Amino acid sequence: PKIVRREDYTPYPWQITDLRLRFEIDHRITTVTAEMDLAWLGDGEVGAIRLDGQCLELVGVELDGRPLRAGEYTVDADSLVIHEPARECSLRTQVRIRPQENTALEGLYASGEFLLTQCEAEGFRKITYFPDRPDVMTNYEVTLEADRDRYPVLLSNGNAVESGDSGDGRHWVRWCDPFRKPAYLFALVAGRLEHVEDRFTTRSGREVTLRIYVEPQNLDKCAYAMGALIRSMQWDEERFGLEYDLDIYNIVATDDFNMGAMENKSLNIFNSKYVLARPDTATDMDYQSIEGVIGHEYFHNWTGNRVTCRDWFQLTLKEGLTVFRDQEFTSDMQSRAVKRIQDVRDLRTRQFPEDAGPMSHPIRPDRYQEINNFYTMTVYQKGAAVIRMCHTLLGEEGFQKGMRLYFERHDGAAVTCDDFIAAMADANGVDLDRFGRWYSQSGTPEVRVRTEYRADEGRYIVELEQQTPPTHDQSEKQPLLIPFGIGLLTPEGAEIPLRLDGEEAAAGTSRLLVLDEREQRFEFVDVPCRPVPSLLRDFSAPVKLTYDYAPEDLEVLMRHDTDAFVRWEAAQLLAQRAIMNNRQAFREGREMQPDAGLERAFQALLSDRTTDPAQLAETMRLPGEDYLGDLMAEVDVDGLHAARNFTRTTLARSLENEFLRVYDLLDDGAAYNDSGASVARRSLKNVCLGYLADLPSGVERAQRQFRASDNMTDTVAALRALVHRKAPGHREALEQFEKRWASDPLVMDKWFVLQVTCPGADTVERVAELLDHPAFSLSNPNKVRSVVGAFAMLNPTGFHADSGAGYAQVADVVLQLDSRNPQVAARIASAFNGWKRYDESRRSLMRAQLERIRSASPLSADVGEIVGNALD
Ligand code: BAL
Ligand code: ZN
Repeated sequence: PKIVRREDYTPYPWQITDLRLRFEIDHRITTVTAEMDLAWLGDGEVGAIRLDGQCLELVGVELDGRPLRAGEYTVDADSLVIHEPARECSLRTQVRIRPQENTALEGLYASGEFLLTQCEAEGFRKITYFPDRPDVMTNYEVTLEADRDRYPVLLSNGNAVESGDSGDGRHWVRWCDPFRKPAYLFALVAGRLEHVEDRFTTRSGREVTLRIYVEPQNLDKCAYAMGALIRSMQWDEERFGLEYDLDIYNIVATDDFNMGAMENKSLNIFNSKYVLARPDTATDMDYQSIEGVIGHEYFHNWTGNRVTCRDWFQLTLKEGLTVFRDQEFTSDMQSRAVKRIQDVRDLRTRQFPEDAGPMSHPIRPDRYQEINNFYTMTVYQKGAAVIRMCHTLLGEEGFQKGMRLYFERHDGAAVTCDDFIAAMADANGVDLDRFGRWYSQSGTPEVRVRTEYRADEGRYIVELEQQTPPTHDQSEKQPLLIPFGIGLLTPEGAEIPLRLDGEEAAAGTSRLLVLDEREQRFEFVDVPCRPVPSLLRDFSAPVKLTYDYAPEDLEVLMRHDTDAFVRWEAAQLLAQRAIMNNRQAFREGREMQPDAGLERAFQALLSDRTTDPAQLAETMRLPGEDYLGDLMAEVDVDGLHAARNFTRTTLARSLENEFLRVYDLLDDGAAYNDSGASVARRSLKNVCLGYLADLPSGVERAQRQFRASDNMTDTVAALRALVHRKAPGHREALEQFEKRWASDPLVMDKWFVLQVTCPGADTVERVAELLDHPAFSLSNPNKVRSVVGAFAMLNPTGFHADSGAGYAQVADVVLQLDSRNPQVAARIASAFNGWKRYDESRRSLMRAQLERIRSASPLSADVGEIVGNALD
């Protein structure tokens, strides 16, 4: 297989000053004419023009107005090469493409009755011949011509500058984008769409028209997304000083999309999952995701579009930074504490395993076979964690100074991660060289903490030691620069003022230690009593922490710490220990035991009247089987499931009255309301329901909640409780839900997920049935993710059933999907990435499926890379 390497980067030797595109649009065959003006940039003799192109039917090529003959150009499956151009020239190509046959959803494709594009990373080459790389930026003028009835709406980037009638029932619209851009930000949309409209006036007085285009039946589900867009625009001005730069901002929602959304200049295209919401169709979590993704794509306008990536190895330059920005946006709009906890959980359960598996790569990878496989948790979420560390080290003001310098230096350019770090360092007069290692080193560092209290000296010694285990891609690891947040509490839970040895006086009760060697020692003085250490406050670095906390210390932290992450983590550790002890008992054939400390902790949580209910809800969610499995050398699928269930049920039994009291208090019969306080109350109520559903009192409440609910959050929580416990009435409830929502694809996705995540080996049979359900389609990525992705990634006892049936089912789908949509097939195939971490029997079953996939012919580069690495 062809491997692309970061070190091989060379600049493109041509400047493309202008690009004029003309689309004669039709579902079956669309004709694309591209005219570009080129100028040779190299010093020496003028070389050939090499353009990328795939799946294109070439109709003609003209150079400086003259049709080229065979021999004057070469065309193959990936490129068009013009052999002897002049130093300055004008090239015109014409191709035919077939959107309706495009099942990979890359390039120009059909979604229902309309046409749309997805170009990132390398989809533009499926539209026309062009240097499809992010460092080639040019001016776009785009003319769209189509049947007026079938395609009344014709959209592209920038401003609509002209339009007209072209006869025969056809019309045309010309779009001009005043900003130079790389091809991956190009977009077009054509079809019968309707829109909602609003306006935003920027700080400097620019009037921006905001539109969300959807299929007509979805017009009543756009209001929240529109509000989120306006909040994003406002927030970026206030927090980052960044304003929108055009008079129009369009969003289009489609049900058929490989990703979450796409930040095309002024024409964002969204998976409808991240736009459409009404209280009866979308959960509170959906609303939060919509706000986050709308923000994310909007924030890309500066971090991604105005300043873009030199090459795809630099993807985290825009993605890590933009995820950091959307995390901050959500934190400022909602609860910072809850958002932080959710992000940490996400990173630890999804990115840490990726970094310890066959796809391990630094946030700036060094090589790839298929770039689509590198839109990863590592590039995005760990990338954001690295930006967050930079922010933590420099502070808000220093970070914003760095951002200003970054834009001052690089606006309008395609740059590298090194350029970003240099701007941060230069703006603050600091050296970030060692910090830069986070960009080149993969793997999750482990930080071991040892402490010693010397009562006679009032001295508390904290020793930090870091080590990054070797990863699949890199055997040698260097020490990293790790910001390490810390506080000290008295056994009563009071914060101790902190003074490090050598400092004149105590300053504050929270400190940032900087660990940049393998091992470092920090000594706190004037410590009046043996303290309880509050470690890695705010999860200040993406590391695994090892510290032997006494159980009573965890209870103190959980109740009293001022740091939300540490409070949550303390409760998680208490639960983790209880579950792990019972797992051991289960394996050894001993009886599992309730954990008194955990019960005390939950009692305290259930009687807490001061903490935000949403934060309490997060704290009471038990660590997942996937996260716990990742802590083990060999994942014990059945032991973890049994022990976690036991822990949940025993907590429910011994604290039934407390859970019921909180549930009944929160289930106050009030009509749905979207305030933050109501969202928080619903989340705590439904966490309580999750515990109670193990008991008859809870089943009764779940049934009642399902009947009475006026919003999707409560409906799904109740239905999940019933279905996952196979409680009386669960089948009827599923049927009722299906009947009501059969025509709403996003709601049906929830119905699918609920069923395929039902624990147990027999769920694979349900998966097989659902693959035949009329609402399922292998052509729709959301459906594939909801049925097969959710089963493989979120149902350990189903996917890892000892028969191997789960593996076979998932592999079957990968093979069926590979020829249609390799990008999505590769995502599903990555469910096998952890195969080496299971017992012998499961290992050999998974390996057999991986080998079966690998031996398929043809096999896409996407899936080939994933299974190749896994088997390596
Ligand atoms: N650029 C791909 C989708 C996103 O990260 O916004
Ligand atoms: Zn992004």
